[in-house]
Amino acid sequence: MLRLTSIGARTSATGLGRIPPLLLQQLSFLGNKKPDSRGAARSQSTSTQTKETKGQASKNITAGVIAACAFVCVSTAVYTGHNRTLRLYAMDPRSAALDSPVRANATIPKTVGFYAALDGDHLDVDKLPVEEAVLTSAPTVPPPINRTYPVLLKVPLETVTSPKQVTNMYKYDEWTFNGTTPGPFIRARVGDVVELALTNRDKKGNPHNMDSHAFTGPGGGAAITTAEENETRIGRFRLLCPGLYIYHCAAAPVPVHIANGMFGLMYVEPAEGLPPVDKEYYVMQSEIYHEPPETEDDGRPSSTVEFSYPNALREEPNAVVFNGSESALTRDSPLKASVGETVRIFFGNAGPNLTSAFHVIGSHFLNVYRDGDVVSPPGRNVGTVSVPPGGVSIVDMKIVVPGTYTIVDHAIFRLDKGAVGFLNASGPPRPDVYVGSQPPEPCIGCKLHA
Ligand SMILES: [Cu+2]
Repeated sequence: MLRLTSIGARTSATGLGRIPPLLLQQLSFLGNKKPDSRGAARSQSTSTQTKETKGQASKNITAGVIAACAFVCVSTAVYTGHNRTLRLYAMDPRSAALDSPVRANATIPKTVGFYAALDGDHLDVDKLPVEEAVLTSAPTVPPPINRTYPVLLKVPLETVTSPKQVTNMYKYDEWTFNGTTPGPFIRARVGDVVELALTNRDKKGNPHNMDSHAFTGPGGGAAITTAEENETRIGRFRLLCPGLYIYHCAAAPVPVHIANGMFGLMYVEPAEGLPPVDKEYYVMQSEIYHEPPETEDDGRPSSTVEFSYPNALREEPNAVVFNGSESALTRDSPLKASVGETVRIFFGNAGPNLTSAFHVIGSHFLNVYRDGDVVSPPGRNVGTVSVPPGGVSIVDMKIVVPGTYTIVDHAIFRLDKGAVGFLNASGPPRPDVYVGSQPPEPCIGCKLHA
């Protein structure tokens, strides 16, 4: 197999690669539309010679065709064998299981089996043990789930509007779940049944609901949770797929409800959980679209701005922020860790329009559960991960060197729109890993290296 792979690699690398000399001769002949000059002279001398030449040419053509067919067949076999070798290597669970507890413990058949079990399985939800969900505001994440059985998980949410300082200059009246943007982090376990009780406390009269990408069924729950003002709607949703998912309001007009701040993350833990880490954080990116401030009676511009539909339609945000505001992860609440600790970030991108190039300057994502997929093997040692609107990613880092690590969307002009956060790491220096001849100097006016 190794020998085949080796030959195949050379063949594919050079196009035609190692072609036998005889075959090259035959291929060369096939490629010539005219015989060479000596052949041309002979072909014009006598008819007998012409016939002989034609006969020889016919033999050469036949031999060439046979040789070419043989070459194509052998090359195809070698190439197929080479590719198959690579695929088998990539799919061999032993190769990934060596350093991936997730790969070793969480397999695709288990997930599929859980889905298949639904065919004859009508769970009596009322007989499940009942738990109240632990709900946390960003950047805090509820503690890991240690139980090994499903529960009826009660999740009470209220929709309220809340004025907030979203940028260094302006306040904005956010539409929220439980008063925060992003909304609460909801942590459950695969197989749990979420009992969502959505109460609409929005005094402006807008209906609200929840579309959770973790729910299975039309609208992701939106149609049965739409609550009018002062109304409570209750829905039950069995969590069939482990993973990290975004939830958002999907009342019309949906883009406006999302742009105004109605989104959050729901983490459906796999039955075996993920490998434990020392710190877990909740970070969401979103865009803010607003009109210019109106002029107050005293002639000054208002400190509060209103939503701008035209800006949103043009996909030209005034601000791009983490956890709802420009200062959420800088002045107000930078993430913290110590040297030697492992840090996991549950990252979501609410959009509503832009894809995030999520990156933490000076660190690596040692594990990346791309798109919130906790079943497949994670990516390794990734620098930047792409997260679309409505998408998520789970990234793991290990803090080796103390200092400030800057969280950015690497579409880097967005740092001037607010897409900056900090992870402050304390602990002893590691000159064997990171050292300079002079002490570090922060650059003046730089938003990246605080
Ligand atoms: Cu809404």
